[in-house]
Amino acid sequence: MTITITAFERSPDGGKGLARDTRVRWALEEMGQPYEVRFLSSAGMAAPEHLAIHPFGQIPTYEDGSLSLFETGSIVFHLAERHAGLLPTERDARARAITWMFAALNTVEPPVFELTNARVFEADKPWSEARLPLVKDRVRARLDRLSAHLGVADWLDGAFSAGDLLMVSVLLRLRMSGILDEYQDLAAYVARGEARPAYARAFAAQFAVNAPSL
Ligand code: GTB
Repeated sequence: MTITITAFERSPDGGKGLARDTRVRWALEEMGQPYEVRFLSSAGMAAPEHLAIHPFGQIPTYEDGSLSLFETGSIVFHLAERHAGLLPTERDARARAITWMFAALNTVEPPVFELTNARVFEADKPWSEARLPLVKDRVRARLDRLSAHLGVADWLDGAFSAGDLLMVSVLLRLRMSGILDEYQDLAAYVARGEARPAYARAFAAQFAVNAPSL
């Protein structure tokens, strides 16, 4: 049975790999799992067939035989549980890697997400410019701590894990704002993630669909 995921027919980021299907593609590539992609328009995302597997009508989803999943973190965790390569086998190290998955999505991504909203979706609001410094400082508060934790290590806790996959994916969303470059160690951490062949394959696959047309 081939794994099928869903992705935007046309990602709003124009191929930068920032939509969440790239995270699932990356996990699948790390594990060498073949997969297919069902591309959805906004009408397709609101269609009853899609709502049956994603109650909120979003992407990505994951289907493998009788199992359907939504939520990127859950999908990456499911894959990491079933295939070698993204979670350590030693019990405590595994628990810590899972903790970093939650930290990426629950502690670091919310202010990063707010910054995207402020810079992109709320840029035309009269209060947007006044709010931006506050939103940026919330991001920096997280990055200060993350940078202190990472120190001179390559990855968050020992070998590369699903925690790093999600953290790098979240931090990638900061690049356009310039904030990532304020943290040389975190910029280098993100670059290490991007240098992984599995990431390159995932990025190329989504870029082939979303690259801006000339
Ligand atoms: N919690 C869910 C998960 O982790 O899977 C959130 C899923 C989600 O927000 N999916 C988005 C979606 O389907 C796709 S990523 N949106 C349509 C909708 O909600 O109706 C969207 C995205 C693309 C690019 C950027 N970016 O450039 O920063 C940010 C978000």
